[in-house]
Amino acid sequence: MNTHKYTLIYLLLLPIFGFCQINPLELWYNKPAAVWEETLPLGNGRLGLMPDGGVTTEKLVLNDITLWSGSPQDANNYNAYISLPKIKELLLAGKNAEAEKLVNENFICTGPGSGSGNGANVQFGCYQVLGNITLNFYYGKPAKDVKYTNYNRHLDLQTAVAATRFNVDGITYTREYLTGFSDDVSVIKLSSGKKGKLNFTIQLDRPERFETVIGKDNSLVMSGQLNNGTDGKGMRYKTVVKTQLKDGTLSSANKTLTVSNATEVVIYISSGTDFTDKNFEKTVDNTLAVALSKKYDSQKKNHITNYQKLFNRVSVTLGESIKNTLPTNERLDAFAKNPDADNALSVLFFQYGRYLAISSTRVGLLPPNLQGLWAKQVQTPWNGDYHLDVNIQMNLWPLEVANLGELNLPLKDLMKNMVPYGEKTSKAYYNAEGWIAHVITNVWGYTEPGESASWGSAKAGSGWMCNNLWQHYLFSDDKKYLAEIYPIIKGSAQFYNSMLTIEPETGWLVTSPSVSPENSFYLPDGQVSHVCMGPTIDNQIVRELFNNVIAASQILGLDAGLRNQLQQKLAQLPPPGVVSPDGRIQEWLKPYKETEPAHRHVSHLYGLYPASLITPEATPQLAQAAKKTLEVRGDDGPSWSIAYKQLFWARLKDGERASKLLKTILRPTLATNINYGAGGGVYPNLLSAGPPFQIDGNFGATAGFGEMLVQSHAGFIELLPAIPAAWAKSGSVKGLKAQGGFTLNFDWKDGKVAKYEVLSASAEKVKLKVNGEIKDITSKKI
Ligand code: FUC
Repeated sequence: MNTHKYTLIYLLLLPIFGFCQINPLELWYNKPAAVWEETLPLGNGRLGLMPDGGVTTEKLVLNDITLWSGSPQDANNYNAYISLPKIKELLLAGKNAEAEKLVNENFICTGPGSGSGNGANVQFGCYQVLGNITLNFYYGKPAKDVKYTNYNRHLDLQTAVAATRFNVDGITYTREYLTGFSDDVSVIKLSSGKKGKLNFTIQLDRPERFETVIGKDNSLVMSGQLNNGTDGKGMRYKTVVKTQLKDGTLSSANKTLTVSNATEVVIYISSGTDFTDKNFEKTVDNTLAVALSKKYDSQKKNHITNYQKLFNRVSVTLGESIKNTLPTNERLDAFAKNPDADNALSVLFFQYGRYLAISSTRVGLLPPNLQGLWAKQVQTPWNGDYHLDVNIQMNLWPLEVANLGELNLPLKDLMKNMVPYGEKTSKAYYNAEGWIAHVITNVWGYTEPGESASWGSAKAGSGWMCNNLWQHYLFSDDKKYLAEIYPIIKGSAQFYNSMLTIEPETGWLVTSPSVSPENSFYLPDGQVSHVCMGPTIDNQIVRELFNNVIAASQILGLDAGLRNQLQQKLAQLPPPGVVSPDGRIQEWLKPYKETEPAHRHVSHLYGLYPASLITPEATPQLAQAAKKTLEVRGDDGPSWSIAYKQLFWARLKDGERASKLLKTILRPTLATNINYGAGGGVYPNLLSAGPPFQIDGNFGATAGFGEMLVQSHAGFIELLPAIPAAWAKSGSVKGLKAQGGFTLNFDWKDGKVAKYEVLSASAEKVKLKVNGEIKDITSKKI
């Protein structure tokens, strides 16, 4: 009903205010969120805020990216290496099931590891919700009798401000929410259209381990300490809520603040943990005092200016018609029926991915975790941790192409901290040099294998993260940064260099034991096994990493000895892909029959994306085999898996298929039960669903969208490498990035690039593929 009303108003106003478009970069709704998956995520890279826009009760979920239970630990089995020769021998003899038994006995972590994904109270710990703010409103009658009209709730991606607006008894109430990019606090501004009509209470709590008290000057102070998994005395946190009123009064009792007869109220939330700041309690108070000393309007202006420094670097249009006339949840339903009528939703989803990246991480802090920054539980799914067998990597994949490269730096910091732990793990399990991390990590430097061979003994984690570090170098060309990451990537290469083992049938150097992430296969005798030698992903990662370390050592003029060694080993590595008798890229060294042909992980195409070992130009046969691999895997899965397939098809230059996968992610869902199979999609708030909510689908699809418009991994920049017919008619790109530090502006008509500009810090020669032709051009100095 309301939808039609808004559409009608818009259509009526359009001739009068022809310039006044409904904001194309806005998520909007005509009712309050009924479930968390409908609430709107705000974040400033540290603090998160998710308001539900409730009329009589509004609940806002609070987050702090550093809030983790658990603590640093040593879960290495220092005797593991003793069983290594036996495990390798069994694998060489084809006795994988027996090898797997030994891995399960000796080659896992000591203790509970991740706690089977429920690690809140063990040392691994988990990322946790910070708390909830509850606002209970009084409109002069019982809540059940309150009727509201003209309801609108939205999130503006251009300003990083969300708002709620509605009428009760002829009075307009508005609320604005932001997580400050200028002052490091969360802010809620409430106004009533008539003097003195705001009456509500404020409460602050969390599900456990908290104490809320009334602080000085009628503030609410919540503090507590999480479980470290040993003596219970883990991370400490403190959150302070303070209000500023126009008109009316503020009182406090029973851990509750009461606002009476106000016209305007600004609520400030300042929060911190002792993760990196031992003086965090003082910092929380000081940050709050600074915020309180400023006017809301100038604060909001500074917030927008700072946010836009990142967000405004890129704009994209796909065709002329900008439609945002349906509430986002209804728009998703309409898109599912007729996706090609709404290209602008794909643009919105891409810009939302950029928004989510800017909101969930910042330079100097942590990378986005499995839920980015937004979590409503104490025990988050899979501990809300960093999974190293695709998830953390995917979270960072859009950053370079989408012109947010500096947001890659927190990964480097996380890895720097992991290295000393990973060196112990390398010694304990492999008696090897360098460092290794397996499948999961946390903010405490966890690098040990997981607690089960089926997934926990993958070798690719640390090597795969090195790809992300390297991408930032390729796109930034920043030698200082290269020198900083060099010890990390070198240490990772040293690990593989010293543990690779000869597979006698082929003579290839391979990892052993390992797994292809989370997948299993049938042995010739029908037994099922995960554990193997040299899964394809390991072979590709080792090849790529060795190449990168060789290049880095050359550029930096370091380690000639190691460089030579790696160069020699490169010649003994398996090729980037082995084609199976049925024409696919083999996932394992042998053409085993897989137990789950449509398994969600497609790790053996790592060489196609994010690496560039397989390209249609340089390795056409492998590219063909990759297509066959993807056909057999199918197009479904949790949303991260669908997004990965979107990326693969974009690299294979199949715009229609990439677009089909993007459309599949945009399937509306409200499912929240843990899913490993088909069924990914997005919630009404456009956050991606595994299910449950997992942000990698958003970030993967954002990277995929970029990869459909621009590619630069194969020795040249290509404009429009993989767009579907529905996007071909016309469009424009401003500000996407290519390797080498180039910025790209271009537009197209009827599938042909009509105008382009390649910009860089200094004029440089570069190869550009445009309208099917590779040209040598000189970039324009910015
Ligand atoms: C990997 C995936 C799962 C899930 C989890 C967080 O284990 O296989 O689907 O995404 O990470």
